[in-house]
Amino acid sequence: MEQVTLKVNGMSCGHCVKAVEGSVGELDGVNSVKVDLASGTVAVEYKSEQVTVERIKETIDEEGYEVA
Ligand SMILES: [Cu+2]
Repeated sequence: MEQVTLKVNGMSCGHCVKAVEGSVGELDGVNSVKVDLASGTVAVEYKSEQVTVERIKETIDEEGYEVA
């Protein structure tokens, strides 16, 4: 299991948290995803054999948030 913390711009409320945690959480290979609004970060635990950081970033981008 790998761990990455991404800085994400544009998340401001509980809806954003649900959108990001929901979409990233649905990816195969993602074990857990936790948004921290105060710091504007998304912490993800994932299996690198199943999903890449690039794919996780794309998914956040598709939800309309910018990965810094
Ligand atoms: Cu929001």
